[in-house]
Amino acid sequence: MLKVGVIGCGMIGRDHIRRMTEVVTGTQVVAVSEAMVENGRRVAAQYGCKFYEQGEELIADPEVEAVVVCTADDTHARFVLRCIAAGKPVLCEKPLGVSAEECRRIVDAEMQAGKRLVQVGFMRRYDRGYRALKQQIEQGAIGEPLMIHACHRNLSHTHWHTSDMTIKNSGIHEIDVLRWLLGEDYESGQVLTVKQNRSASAGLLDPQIMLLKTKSGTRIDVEVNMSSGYGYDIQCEVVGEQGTLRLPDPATIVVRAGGARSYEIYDDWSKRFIEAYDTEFDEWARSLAHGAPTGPSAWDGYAACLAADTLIRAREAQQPLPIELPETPAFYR
Ligand code: ISE
Repeated sequence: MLKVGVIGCGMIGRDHIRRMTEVVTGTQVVAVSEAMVENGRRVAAQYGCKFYEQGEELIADPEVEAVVVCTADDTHARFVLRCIAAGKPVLCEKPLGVSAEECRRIVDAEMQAGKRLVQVGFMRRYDRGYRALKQQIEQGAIGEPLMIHACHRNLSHTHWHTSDMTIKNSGIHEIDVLRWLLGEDYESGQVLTVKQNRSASAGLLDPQIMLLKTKSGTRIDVEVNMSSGYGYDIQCEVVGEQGTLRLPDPATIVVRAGGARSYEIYDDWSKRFIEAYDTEFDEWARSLAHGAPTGPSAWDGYAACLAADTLIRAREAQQPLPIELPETPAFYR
């Protein structure tokens, strides 16, 4: 049984604590930490585990064998670096850091430690639909992929959401999963701002369209839309030389009633990707039992953040910019 400490008891943190307690068989949450002390104590009491005010104290607890980081984005790097220094495996929610430089520091620290410890919470890679798409691409079902049309729609956004978060906090899922799907790095990126949604907050660019080009020339367009007004909707179509592949909607019942045929569209990611999250944690625990994490690495977190940083600069420059990712070090190959 893997004894886990969770830093951050917000929505996603609580969901992972529940998951590791009730769904995944190989994990036990032994400690939690949360800056909002009352909330944290309540969660600790609910799950009968220890509570620490400081994430650093949780990492230092000898009973904690592995750590899950679910705090605000700008604190991720601090906790991940501390886990590496303590030699403890850590699953950090995305993004790995708030800049490519921060992520690079994590990569360097991990390589220096000489052991893979870090996994990034890019849960899309565990989604049944995306896995089936990857399998079909690798089997050559549609020939060489030429283009990908994707969209990432949130029902609505928080009042603190920013134009950069659209790319670095939401669009980063597509940046990662499409790089993984195609098995290649990006060459360049651009962002288009289109006719704006009047229900988005003042000053927020919404929607935005991310354009990416891979090293082999595959073209990708992703609509990232934070105010769809109807649900959380993720779509992806891969166009190849001999056919197309489409990401399936989540399996759900079709209702025929009232003269219509319909099925539910979820309102947030925790429902849309519930099975992917379960698989992610299950496989993480299993991989640690065999010595090291096998999921998205610190390098993947760095690659995604570097592409996101470049896209944000490209949006400001209103032109495509090169995405200059160094060659993958042997340590991560
Ligand atoms: C949110 O912060 C997430 O982490 C979700 O995974 C993402 O799909 C959503 O767009 C974000 O707002």
